[in-house]
Amino acid sequence: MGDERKPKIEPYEGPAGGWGSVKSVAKILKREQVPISATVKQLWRQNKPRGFTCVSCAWPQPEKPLKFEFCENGAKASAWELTSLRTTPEFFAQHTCTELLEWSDHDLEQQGRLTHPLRYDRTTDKYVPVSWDEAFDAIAAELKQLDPKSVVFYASGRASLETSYLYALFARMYGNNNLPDSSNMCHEATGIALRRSVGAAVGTVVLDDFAKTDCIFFFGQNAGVNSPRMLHDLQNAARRGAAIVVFNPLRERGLERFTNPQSPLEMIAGRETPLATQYLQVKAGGDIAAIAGLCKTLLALDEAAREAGSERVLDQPFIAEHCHGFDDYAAWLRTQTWDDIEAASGLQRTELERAAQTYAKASAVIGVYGMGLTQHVLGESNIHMFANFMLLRGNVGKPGAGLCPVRGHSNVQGQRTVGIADDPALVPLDRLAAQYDFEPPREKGLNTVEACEGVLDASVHGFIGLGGNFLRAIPEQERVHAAWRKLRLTVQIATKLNRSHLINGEVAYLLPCLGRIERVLEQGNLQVLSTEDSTSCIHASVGNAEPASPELLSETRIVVELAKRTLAPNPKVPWDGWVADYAMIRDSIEQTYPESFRDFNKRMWQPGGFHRPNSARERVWKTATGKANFIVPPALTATGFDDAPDRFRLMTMRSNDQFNTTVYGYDDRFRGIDGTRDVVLMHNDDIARLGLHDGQTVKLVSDAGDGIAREIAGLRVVAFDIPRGCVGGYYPECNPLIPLSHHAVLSKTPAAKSVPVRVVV
Ligand SMILES: Nc1nc2c(c(=O)[nH]1)N[C@H]1C(S)=C(S)[C@@H](COP(=O)(O)OP(=O)(O)OC[C@H]3O[C@@H](n4cnc5c(=O)[nH]c(N)nc54)[C@H](O)[C@@H]3O)O[C@H]1N2
Ligand SMILES: Nc1nc2c(c(=O)[nH]1)N[C@H]1C(S)=C(S)[C@@H](COP(=O)(O)OP(=O)(O)OC[C@H]3O[C@@H](n4cnc5c(=O)[nH]c(N)nc54)[C@H](O)[C@@H]3O)O[C@H]1N2
Ligand SMILES: [Mo]
Repeated sequence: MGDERKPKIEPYEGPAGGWGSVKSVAKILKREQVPISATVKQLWRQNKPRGFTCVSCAWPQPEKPLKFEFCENGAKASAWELTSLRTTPEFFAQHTCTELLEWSDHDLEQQGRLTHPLRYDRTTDKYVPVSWDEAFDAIAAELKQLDPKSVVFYASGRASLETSYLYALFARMYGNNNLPDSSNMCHEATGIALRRSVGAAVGTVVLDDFAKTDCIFFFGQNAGVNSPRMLHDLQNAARRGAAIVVFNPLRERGLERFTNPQSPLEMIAGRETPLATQYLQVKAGGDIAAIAGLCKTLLALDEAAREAGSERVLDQPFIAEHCHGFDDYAAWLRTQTWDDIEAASGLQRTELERAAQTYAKASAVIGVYGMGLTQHVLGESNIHMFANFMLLRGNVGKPGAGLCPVRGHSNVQGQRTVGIADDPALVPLDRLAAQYDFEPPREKGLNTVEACEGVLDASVHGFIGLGGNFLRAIPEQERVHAAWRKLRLTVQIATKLNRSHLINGEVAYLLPCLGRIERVLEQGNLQVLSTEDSTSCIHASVGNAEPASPELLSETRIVVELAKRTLAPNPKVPWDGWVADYAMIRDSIEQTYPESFRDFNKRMWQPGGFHRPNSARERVWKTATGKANFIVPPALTATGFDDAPDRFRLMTMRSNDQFNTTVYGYDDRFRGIDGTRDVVLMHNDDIARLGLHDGQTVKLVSDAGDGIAREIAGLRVVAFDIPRGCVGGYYPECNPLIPLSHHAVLSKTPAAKSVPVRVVV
């Protein structure tokens, strides 16, 4: 794998953004053969009122957008969808699925947009074109034969609120809550942990808080790569003098300094804004200990202030009025020794004390986090600890402050809002029952890990994927892939060919759909879509690009056709009316969720969108105690396994040249790794200790101690600035090393940021 050039590995000296960003976008436009004029026309409309919502990340759209409200990676994602390359039936006539499985993730998607509905033919091992009618009827016939409890309805986080609402309704009317989604691998830990800590499943900040904050703490989120438009907000905050403190095992360039590629002045002058005011390279899995060190310091500072009779450091009135469990938490902190904290975090006491002092001085702090906290066995405890830290000074529910989990896919949060959930407690089933006159299933459905377990134990027989690349995104790939071929039915709704389409059940269909940038016409009328971003803000999205192929149907149409042909008719369920006019779907969403979607059809046009209410933001705590809870963690280390000689913690990483399993190219510019993804980043001392050398080829081997062999060969050792005992490798290439059982305890989020491995020659 890799491109034809020789891999080049050397430190990158530039800032995030800047000319490197412009060059990188130009390269991809050329390769995707998208005329510059067409792209510019679309990018002009990106993240604007009456424009479309970017298909890349979930960072909010400002009320007053920049001239071009997009970033390097948003531009790449758009070009990837607007590409003029096509994966046609002729392509499939030339290649068997077995042959295509040998291709890289990049090469598969690089073939371009899918153009025709396809049926998998087992005898020839090839996809053949079918008519839409034939495909819908055949899938419906299969679904009617299967036990509804044995079918899984997966969703990646991109489909609109309208499609997602109908998809979830389809699954429930069919008879299950088997609605796993990409967030099960992502921020599921957030939903569970924040509900216990502050009684809200999502973040509490809105964009405006970034303009008011005077300090931002970052844990395990890589804004420069994964939510680059956030760099504008960070740049503004930094210029106002806000402190930015980062906890990350790697020195991510996007958090260190930034040149705004949209500012001609900055570009020509080569002017950079330094971002992080302090950078702490915590060990992977060491955040509980790091935060314990911060909180212990705050307790000590508060004690000293009390003794000196000066202003207290902890927000005592807030804790007294709003919080539960403080005394137990403080008692626990007192029993934690600095030796243990330093060992488990990999950080010095003095560094942690300095960070805590910065926090103590700030009157409004935002706490940003991402996969570096969620994807661990104690992922929920990481988040509880971060919430504990924020509560100590009342940094939840006041202007310029709050918790900010940065979501992944552009509508992943919205999908949950409109019913994509395996946990029926999160869905207003009684309202659905009354609205549509049916008895919704009440038992919990399968999440992502449970769906894989069901495939392995043969209790799952059917799978429908609304977007995504399930088989490449999950852990334990070898075993799940082998069992997958025994499924009776697999259906994939997608824009581009990926690995999940090449491993098929007995009856398998690949259904190509329109993307969000494209015009959606139903019965000749232009349709509008909507999404919800990371700050619970909902807005309209209007695509107007020419569809990649005249054969493509909208995701909404595909879901409606499948539902209509599978389910018994129900006069309360107007599938045809809905698909003819998406405004009707929004009315139905409003009826099911009146608190969140009041005046949906009108308010979605507000510049910047409208906010769903968030109780924690109002300091109303919908927890079991009725207060915000301090929660004591069960351990100082989040990995869930013991350290052992030569056992490393593998963090699986995203490069600057990918969107999840979509690999745009092989240039991880900020980390200075160009031309290959087959690398393992290691500390020099570890390389020397194992008797290896930089550039040597090694294997990573699972060290989970469960007797299952898992390995990845052909990786090049790269000496890197990474904590000792930790190694870095790319996602999804390293996924076969992750045991299915290695997941966050409560949410089952796969623990992809600390996987036990050995490095062997
Ligand atoms: N361009 C682009 N944008 C994307 C995506 C993409 O792939 N490409 N993916 C989208 C999706 S679905 C998601 S969920 C988000 C993901 O965005 P992020 O949440 O930023 O996810 P990652 O890049 O996987 O990891 C984030 C950071 O965690 C650090 N880290 C690893 N282990 C630890 C740890 O134990 N502690 C701490 N403190 N840090 C740690 C890593 O070094 C990395 O910098 O981005 C979304 N946006
Ligand atoms: N080791 C490791 N594993 C991880 C992670 C990690 O950090 N490390 N991260 C996890 C996370 S956070 C996530 S969110 C998951 C991602 O898991 P998924 O969401 O399942 O995967 P994606 O790579 O985002 O899906 C890409 C595919 O989506 C399809 N697609 C793109 N746009 C559209 C569209 O508009 N409509 C439809 N129908 N299809 C479309 C294309 O065919 C493309 O190939 O992976 C998880 N897996
Ligand atoms: Mo994600």
